[in-house]
Amino acid sequence: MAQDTQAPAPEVSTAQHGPVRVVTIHNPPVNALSAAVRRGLFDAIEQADAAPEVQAVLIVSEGKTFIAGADIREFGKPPVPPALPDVCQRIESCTKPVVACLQGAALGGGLEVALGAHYRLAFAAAQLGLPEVALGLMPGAGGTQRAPRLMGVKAAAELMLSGKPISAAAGVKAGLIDQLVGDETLSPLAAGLAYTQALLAQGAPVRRVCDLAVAEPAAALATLDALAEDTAKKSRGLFSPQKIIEAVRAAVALPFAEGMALERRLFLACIDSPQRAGLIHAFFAEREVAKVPEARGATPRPVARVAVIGGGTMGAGIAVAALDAGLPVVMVERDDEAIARGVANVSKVYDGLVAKGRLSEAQRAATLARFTPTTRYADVADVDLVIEAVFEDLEVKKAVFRQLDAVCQPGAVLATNTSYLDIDAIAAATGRPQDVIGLHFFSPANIMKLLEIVVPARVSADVVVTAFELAKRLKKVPVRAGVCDGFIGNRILATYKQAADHLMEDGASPYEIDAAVRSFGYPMGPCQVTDLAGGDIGWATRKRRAATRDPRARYVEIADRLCERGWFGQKTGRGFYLYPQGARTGQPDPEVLAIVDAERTRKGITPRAFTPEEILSRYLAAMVNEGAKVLADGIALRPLDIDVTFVHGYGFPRHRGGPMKYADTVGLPQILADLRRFAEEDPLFWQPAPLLEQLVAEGRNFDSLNRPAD
Ligand code: 3H9
Repeated sequence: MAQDTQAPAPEVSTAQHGPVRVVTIHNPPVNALSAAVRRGLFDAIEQADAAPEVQAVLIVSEGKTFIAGADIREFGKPPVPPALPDVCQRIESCTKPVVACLQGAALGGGLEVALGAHYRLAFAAAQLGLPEVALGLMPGAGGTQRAPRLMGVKAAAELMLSGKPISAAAGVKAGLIDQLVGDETLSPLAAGLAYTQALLAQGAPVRRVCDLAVAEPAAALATLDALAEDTAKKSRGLFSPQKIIEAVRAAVALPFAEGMALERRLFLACIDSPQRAGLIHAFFAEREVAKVPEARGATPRPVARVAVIGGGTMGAGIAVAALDAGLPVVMVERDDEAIARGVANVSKVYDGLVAKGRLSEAQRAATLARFTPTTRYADVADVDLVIEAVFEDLEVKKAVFRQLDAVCQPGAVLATNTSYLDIDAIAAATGRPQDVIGLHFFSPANIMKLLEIVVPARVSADVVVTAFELAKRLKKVPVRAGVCDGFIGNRILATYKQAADHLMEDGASPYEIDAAVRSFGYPMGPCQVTDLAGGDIGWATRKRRAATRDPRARYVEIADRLCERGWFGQKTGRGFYLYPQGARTGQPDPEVLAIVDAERTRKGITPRAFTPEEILSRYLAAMVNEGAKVLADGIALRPLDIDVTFVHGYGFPRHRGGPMKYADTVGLPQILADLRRFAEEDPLFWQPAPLLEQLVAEGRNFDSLNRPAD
């Protein structure tokens, strides 16, 4: 019979089951190790150790998660004792056997609590991980010292450097887990009690990981040297990966207590790094973006079947994303030839996966069995959601929507994948504007995480929440955007690309611009991106906009000169760079430099030198300034929506949190001062956004606008 003992804290309760003291963590939603949980755990172990009726301790958690780790919201705030390493140490030093029973996620500090215990039992579906690296951190409660002792240096370092969790079965193999739960229908309490009682019956002793030595220390150190070299190449510019390796090295080379002390110092250095602040901002922002005003009170419409109109690169990518989510997909194209191309585009993706051994033939066949190509609009009559991905032309799209309006069942969601066009105008072409929404995917649509959900004026709230629900099923990161030319992402992109064009015409070479942007943490610079995407795409947009361009605005024609020669980038073998024999990495092209020079001469510009810092200040100030205008116009709900857009759709380095977070880090007064300095040369382009001026005047930052949407 269970008997309640004194509860040390509401988040942690204890009960006596025969000789076993059960310590239960209850801190929804994910049992994060808040100060109260740490205190509760510490006190519970202390009491159990002292109580004569206790022969063993069992740590379990309520809910679907064992423990998701330290409470991330506490980082950056003054620490509250007991510190987590002390809690784990207290668990380990208990004089009676301590068992942890893991279900769901046992991550970061959660796994470290389990490593402090003497025995570990896990449900098959449990996920074990040390994902701190993704937050700019490293395990800081003994993970770097205990995991290598249990599983060996290589596997432990990989767990920490990749941040990816492993399954419970893999945990058993690696030596992290002692036993899997035999009867999956049991509760963690029942399974844990049965295991603990069996251990007591066997007379199982207290077994501390700190007493183990790392196996084969010489080989382990050599492994770490190799990992350090590899990590320096792969995680360029990231702070915490090298700290992880340093701490694991201590697990091999130093006594346990000294290793723990070093881990603490390195962990605190990570906590202080701006990368930690940027990555944790990104973590929460990615979750906040789904909290939109329409979510209050609206119910998503059921979506069991979808259709994609258009089988080009974009349409095929969207179809694959939907097929991968388990949805049946109808693809419509205008004629037999076009639909055959669409089918080939979809098949190519799955053929590639089969060739790489990532998909079996049977899985490929089962997936494609849900795919229905057609040339008849009548075949979309019974789908619940349609995504149009045809040629980017307003009249073409309106014609598609008129056809959809004629054939689709009432209540079907009609979405357009346009990246620039006026969705209000597209909606007005139908008799059901309340059902029309923008779903702006990024290429390749089955891989890129960002999905801009573009909300036109007349769409109903349940269509908006349906789109967010679909994004979840497709494993996308959805961001709500308003209607304007380019929405959030492409509107801001257009502005900072102009800043890059101005820099190029004024004296920076395309290669200097790309190098400066890469040095900030981008995988590629803007000219490399243009070459990858195809210069003709931007050229078409520039031509479309020529008629409406402000005649006073500065227009740089360098990219047009390249396109006029048919230099569209990688696909034509040259663009800003040369790609000999289909090479994917470009080489600088002296002829491009000559074209740039000729354009400067034609416009009477005397080139001047720009430092990488100056290039970056202009590039980023243009981005932030347009971001502030996008916010003031209500196109983005909050600064964090812009941050998530750029991290997931435009290669902005995640460890900097996003452009608006970056602006806060630099300080808005600095950004404004830069803009005013640049405005002396070109007042029209560099005019500071009134919102930015206002925030500076009020001594506020962008984060002060990151309130929950209402
Ligand atoms: C660490 O442990 C350091 C230690 O080594 C050393 C310390 C000294 N804290 O993701 P979801 C919130 S570092 C606070 O939507 P899911 C989350 O914001 C930590 N809050 O659910 C959301 O809140 P809201 C290492 C947290 O089912 C809600 O919980 N651990 C934390 O899709 C639901 O989250 C990690 O990095 C937290 N640790 O996924 C694990 N975790 O409802 C981070 C979540 O207000 N967490 N929240 O939006 C995860 O990976 C996922 O949340 C998890 C659940 C897989 C657990």
